[in-house]
Amino acid sequence: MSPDRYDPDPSCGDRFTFGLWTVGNPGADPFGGPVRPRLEPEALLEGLAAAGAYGVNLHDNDLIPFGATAGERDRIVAGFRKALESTGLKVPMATTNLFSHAVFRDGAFSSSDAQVRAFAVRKAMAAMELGVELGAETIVFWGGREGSETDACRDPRDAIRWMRECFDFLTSWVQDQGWSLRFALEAKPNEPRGDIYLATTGHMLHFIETLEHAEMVGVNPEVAHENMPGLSMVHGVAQAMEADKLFHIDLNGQKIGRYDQDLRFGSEDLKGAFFLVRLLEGTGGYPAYSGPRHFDAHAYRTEDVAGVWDFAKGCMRTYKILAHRAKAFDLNSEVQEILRFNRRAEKEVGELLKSYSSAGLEAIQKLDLDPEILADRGHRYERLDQLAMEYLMGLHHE
Ligand code: GCO
Ligand code: MN
Ligand code: MN
Repeated sequence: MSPDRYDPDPSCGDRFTFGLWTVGNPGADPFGGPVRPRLEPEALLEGLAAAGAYGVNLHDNDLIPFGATAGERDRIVAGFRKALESTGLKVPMATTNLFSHAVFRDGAFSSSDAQVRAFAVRKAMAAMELGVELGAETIVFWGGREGSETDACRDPRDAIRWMRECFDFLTSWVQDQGWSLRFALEAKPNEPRGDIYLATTGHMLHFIETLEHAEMVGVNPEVAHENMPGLSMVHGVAQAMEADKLFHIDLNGQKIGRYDQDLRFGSEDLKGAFFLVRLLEGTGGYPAYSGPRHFDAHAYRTEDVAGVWDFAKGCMRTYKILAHRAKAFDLNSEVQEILRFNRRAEKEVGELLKSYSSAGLEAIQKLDLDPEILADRGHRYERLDQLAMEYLMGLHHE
């Protein structure tokens, strides 16, 4: 395929990132082992740079094996930094693996064993030191083991309180270091635990408001995690944006109701992906999301290494194509007309609802609001949605 304007190019402002664990995924699943060689981090960086990515994100143990000595760690980090320099890739986000080792089998920050919680906090601090060394500004927390199979094990209120204590401890520690890091908490309803605490972005947004340094903490919503239980990623992300809490994002594809598939972005629910990109790019109004567009997905198990790079390019191209289509959709005069048609009485009536006052109350009571008249017309969303679909299907190019 010859290059076109949908190919990613960081020198033109594209900021796409992938996890080391995503393009490095060797294709193992619960029913079978790896099908691809495990590429070294340096080889992954070269592949990502060639594919047009802006940066790479990592778990501590994607780079440094669990239990490595300080000397080993420093040697590995030095090699990785060299590869970053030669490829020009950035590391905007770092995260901590608080799920693979058996010590976390019953949770990390929510473990009933305070020693495990302390170990998890210590591991997270070391991962943040690594992140800072590599230039990361955002630290993602995905509590894969923070949950239960049987609620006989603990009162979930204890779990939530212990998680709060750990986050409060860590944000205070970050402030003590004088760093300006931000935390992005990632929700998931289940898998690997039967049920994971703080199951959705909405649960997370409330939890964050109970934290000591809530201003440092936002969310990292993931398409798959919102779609697994059939929720709307667009609504979750919009709520986060409205609260200035969208600190990071995990883009991928997912069929509703399945295990976490981590498919190539846009390869499922293309319409959901279109409205998500429209929201992130701000083509329908409001400023665009300013952070990197991160993909937390991996290639099909059918693929060899070449297929991994097809996968990575596909994620970025789909995003750019959708961004282009969304922009064109929002410039369409019929689209604008339908939106205007439905958005009525903003000034005269909307203003009265903005805040309560006795004068406002009186004015509201006096309004001539006849429900029969207000109900007496359709909203033209069939036409609006068909237009969205036609843009999505490639009609009306510009
Ligand atoms: C998953 C999660 C993870 C996290 C990652 C970053 O379902 O496995 O999405 O991939 O995003 O651990 O913290
Ligand atoms: Mn996931
Ligand atoms: Mn994720």
